Amino acid sequence: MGLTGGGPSGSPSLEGRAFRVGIGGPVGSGKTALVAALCAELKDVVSLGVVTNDIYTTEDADTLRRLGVLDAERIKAVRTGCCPHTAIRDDIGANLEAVEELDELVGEDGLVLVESGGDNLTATFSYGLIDKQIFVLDVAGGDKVARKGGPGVTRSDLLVVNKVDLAPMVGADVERMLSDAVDVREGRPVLATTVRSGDGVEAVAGWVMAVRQAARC
Ligand SMILES: Nc1nc2c(ncn2[C@@H]2O[C@H](COP(=O)(O)OP(=O)(O)O)[C@@H](O)[C@H]2O)c(=O)[nH]1
Ligand SMILES: [Mg+2]
Repeated sequence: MGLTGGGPSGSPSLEGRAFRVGIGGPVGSGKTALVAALCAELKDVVSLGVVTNDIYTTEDADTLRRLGVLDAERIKAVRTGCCPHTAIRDDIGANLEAVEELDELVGEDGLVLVESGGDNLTATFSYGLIDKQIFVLDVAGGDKVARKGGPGVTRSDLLVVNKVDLAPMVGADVERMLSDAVDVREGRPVLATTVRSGDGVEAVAGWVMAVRQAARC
């Protein structure tokens, strides 16, 4: 598949393949939990596949298979063996192979979620791999994190601020965190979630379906 023409954000043409959404963010922010929740929310609406990235293991794919969020063959693990951002931004071959294999199963009207390995605030996906990207921060990392910026926080297509339930435990000011995020993102969307209880997941799923629909028009 060529890397030019047609897709949103300069991604490859959508013809003959599923829409792809990357999910990145620091270790433990809730990426796998969000992937599981999105699968539960969307699996009756759209044909789904998932690619996970871990450095040394297939832990996240194993977790998703154990939870039974999708049929096991719809969940593929990439073992990066290197920094997570390398495999999603600089040397995307293994991930491209995984998403292209899933296209066969998921179909061209489908949706593939690609979870990055947990990384730092500089990690973003190549638009040669995905069409839109979500960056997940969590409140437990401190309300300063949104202010600290970095390309995932400022330029991802959607910023999710997760674990709102933990704010009182860690003394984080969620309202401040959200308004800092809105400021640094110059109008790009921000959603607050507590994936653990399902709060906000419907809004994230709605965003995913809306950007997929817009890209297909
Ligand atoms: N309290 C709370 N815990 C959460 C929430 N979302 C995820 N977690 C927990 O945070 C931990 C890390 O989540 P995980 O999805 O594995 O993070 P990842 O490393 O970004 O994929 C797990 O123990 C999750 O159960 C949330 O909204 N609230
Ligand atoms: Mg994970």
